[in-house]
Amino acid sequence: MEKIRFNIQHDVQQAMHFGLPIVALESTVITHGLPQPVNLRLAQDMEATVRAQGATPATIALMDGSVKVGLSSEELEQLAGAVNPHKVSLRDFGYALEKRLTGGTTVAATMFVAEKVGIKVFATGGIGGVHRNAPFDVSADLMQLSRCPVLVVCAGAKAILDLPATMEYLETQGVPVIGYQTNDFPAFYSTSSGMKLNLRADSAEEVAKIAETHWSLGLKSGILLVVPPPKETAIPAKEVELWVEEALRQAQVDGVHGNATTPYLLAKVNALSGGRSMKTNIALLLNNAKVAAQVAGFMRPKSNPQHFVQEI
Ligand code: PSU
Ligand code: MN
Repeated sequence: MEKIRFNIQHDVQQAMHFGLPIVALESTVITHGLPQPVNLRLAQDMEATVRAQGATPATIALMDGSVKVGLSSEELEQLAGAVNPHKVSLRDFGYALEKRLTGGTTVAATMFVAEKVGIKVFATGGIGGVHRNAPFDVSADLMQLSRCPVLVVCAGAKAILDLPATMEYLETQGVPVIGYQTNDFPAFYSTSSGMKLNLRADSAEEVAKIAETHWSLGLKSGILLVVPPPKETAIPAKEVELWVEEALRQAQVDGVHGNATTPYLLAKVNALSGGRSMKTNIALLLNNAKVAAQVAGFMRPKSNPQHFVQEI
């Protein structure tokens, strides 16, 4: 029997059927980005935030040998409490499904799934990008943004990265980076990285229209909507930079590399900031979920949704 492994939760299916707004949510932030039990609370709060705006959340993750699109509350608890969960990027799908691993999907992997099932809007914290000290460590998030027509709402790229190189990559690949009510490229924890943007939108409706027009021409890239972190919790870039530099030094001493780099650096920055950076991280994740749900409300439903079969 052919195994088709996209398992779409009932309320997400309903929303698809009636053309209602849906927001995809990633899960690496749950499995690797935040410690327990904060991770579960955040995952629940993100879903509630999306619902409060009248949209349906679809948290995407790998469990029980299938790609889940939307999780029940029990599944969300299981994912957040998983021991040694896998960090699932594009390369990991086949392996993780065959081994029936429980895993959190990265931005790249979540975009892939969202596009497959016809979800156009996706909220995350910060995307991956070009790492500092390791110019060949480029997150698969960037490559996926260049070829997957999904709108990703984020607070820019994570401050631990080489932000100018990350921006150049996006420009080369033709990915629109739109500032939401800002002219500045945010730096995840900070409202500005000091880099200016040349695209700006001031309302959710405007964002949706720009995205629809971009895709209606046949352009196949993703779109990045960058939303500054809420002012109350934002941290000045200069302050963050000190923690990042120290975290990078420690990463070199500890010999961290590959896909362990991002979770390691985020945890180190949090420790160095005395827990402050995690508060900002959570606030911006919730804010991005809210903006994404508002934008999804203005997107036209897909005219010919792809067919997918469920494993029963
Ligand atoms: N944003 C967060 N916390 C995270 C991530 C993003 O606030 O943990 C995750 C995303 O899933 C992103 C991944 O895709 O980190 C990037 O990892 P890498 O640099 O190995 O591609
Ligand atoms: Mn990497």
